[in-house]
Amino acid sequence: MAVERTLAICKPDSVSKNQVGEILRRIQEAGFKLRAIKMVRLTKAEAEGFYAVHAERPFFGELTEFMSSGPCVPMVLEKENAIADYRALIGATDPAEAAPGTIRADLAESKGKNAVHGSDSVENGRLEANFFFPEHVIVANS
Ligand code: FUP
Repeated sequence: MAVERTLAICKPDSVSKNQVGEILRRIQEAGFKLRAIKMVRLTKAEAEGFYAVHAERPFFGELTEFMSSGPCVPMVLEKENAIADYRALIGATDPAEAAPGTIRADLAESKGKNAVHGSDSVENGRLEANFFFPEHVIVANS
């Protein structure tokens, strides 16, 4: 299997509930290597840029309001099969439908305030990682 990178985000709900440590613990226990991390508060325009693919969806306004409502913690994770494995670790978008033991099932409160983000493809992982981190600040394989 190929080594991949994914862009994970602890969203404003999990950050405000002091769940970053618990989320990072689960991520590292699952074998992901942390390659970059920071805390940042997005402006509404930045949130709209990050989620531009959803611009026509009915929840776009609510989503970008929420994502700019407080600090979030983006991080670049690396592992074999990282895209699929991280999405399995976080569970379905709606915590009510997420498998037991997943991050969203255990920590998220709703489909909108769902604790974490994860890239859905290798290409989007690269684009989303570079949205927050220029390539030169992502730590190389070690
Ligand atoms: P995911 O890949 O699981 O983060 O889910 P999507 O890319 O489908 O959606 C991105 C974000 O939009 C979700 F994290 C939360 C928000 N969303 C809603 O608020 N309502 C919806 O019906 C679907 C998504």
